[in-house]
Amino acid sequence: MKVTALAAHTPEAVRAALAARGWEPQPAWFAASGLQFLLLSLEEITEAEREELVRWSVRAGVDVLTGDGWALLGGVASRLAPLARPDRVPSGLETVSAEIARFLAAYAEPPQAWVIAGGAIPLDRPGLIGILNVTPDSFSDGGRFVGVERALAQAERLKADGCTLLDVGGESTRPGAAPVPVADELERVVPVVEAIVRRGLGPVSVDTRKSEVARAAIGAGAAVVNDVSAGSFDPDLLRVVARTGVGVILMHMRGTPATMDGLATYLHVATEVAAELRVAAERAEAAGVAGERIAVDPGFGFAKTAEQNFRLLDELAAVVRLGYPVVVGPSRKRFLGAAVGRPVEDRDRATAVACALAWERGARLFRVHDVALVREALTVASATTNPT
Ligand code: HH2
Repeated sequence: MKVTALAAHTPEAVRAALAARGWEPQPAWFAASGLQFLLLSLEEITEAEREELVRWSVRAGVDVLTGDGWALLGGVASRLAPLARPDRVPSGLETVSAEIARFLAAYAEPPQAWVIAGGAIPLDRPGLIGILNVTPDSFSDGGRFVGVERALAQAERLKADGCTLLDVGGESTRPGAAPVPVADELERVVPVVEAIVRRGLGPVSVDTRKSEVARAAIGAGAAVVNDVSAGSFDPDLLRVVARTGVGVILMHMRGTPATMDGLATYLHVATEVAAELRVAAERAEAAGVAGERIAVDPGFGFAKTAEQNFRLLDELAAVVRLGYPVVVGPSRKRFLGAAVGRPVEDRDRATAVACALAWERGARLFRVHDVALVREALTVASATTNPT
């Protein structure tokens, strides 16, 4: 007799074990996905739902921990699946069932591509978003790329390093940053977007919270709007995104860059960030933005302490399971500096490690300053999770 432990964090181990025993790829993959352990947190459930859930879980062989108004369910996907089926769900659990069905669909069929204006970005390999701040005061590169010529030269470099999307920003969002008047932001951003697109270095995203800037940048050829306020700063922004058919990144934060540091109060940061991003994505869809054009971002460094950023990085699955492509932007941020004791200009290695961990947990798009270094780290990370 021989007993060997298999890796449980990925279906790959079961798939490989079945393939070695002659199973065809498709059934082996289904069986392996069904054996994957999933953990769900249910909140705001009624007492009747809670009681029914406990009865169902005991029958189904699913573990359940509950308290007043909440339940944690843990079990392999194939045991949880009947709860998501309308014909199998016990009466009284219909609302719970619909929520679980949504979660299981995101697990079973994660998005394959992110649709942006004029094309789609595939998600089977890491997508690099190169940061191009045309601001005088950004926290790591303020003042370096102001003006069309310097911005273009940096865009050429980022493109040569392998970035998929160039993110042009004209307003720093570092903690305590002063807001920039619309006219100044337009003047900084629009000529740069136009020049990049004209030189064939696109696609370009515009990092802005303002609908006027988004509209003008899209007019100049931007294919994505990256909004750190997830549509809450300027309600017109989502309507502009919907009307023009560009992609959108909805990033999590609380308050504004001026107030966010005082709002880092969470009982469980990953579930709260995921829930708040879900509300933002629903608001975007209600404004007419197609789901396939939405990407979400946990907003590292925005209204989060160093410790909360690391918890969020570890528990990124809560955001990934919303079912939208996930962007992360840890590049050179304070929480990495706090961990490694390095100044802002020496945090690219720490950034690369954070991105590799985020890839492993399901992020697919990475907004970074040093595209070449992070791309190399992600090539290694993705080689372990994309067996060929
Ligand atoms: N971080 C910054 C700005 N925009 N967008 C997304 N989607 N995700 C992020 O994490 C994110 C972002 C802040 O970083 P940076 O642009 O380097 O600095 P500044 O805001 O000072 O210009």
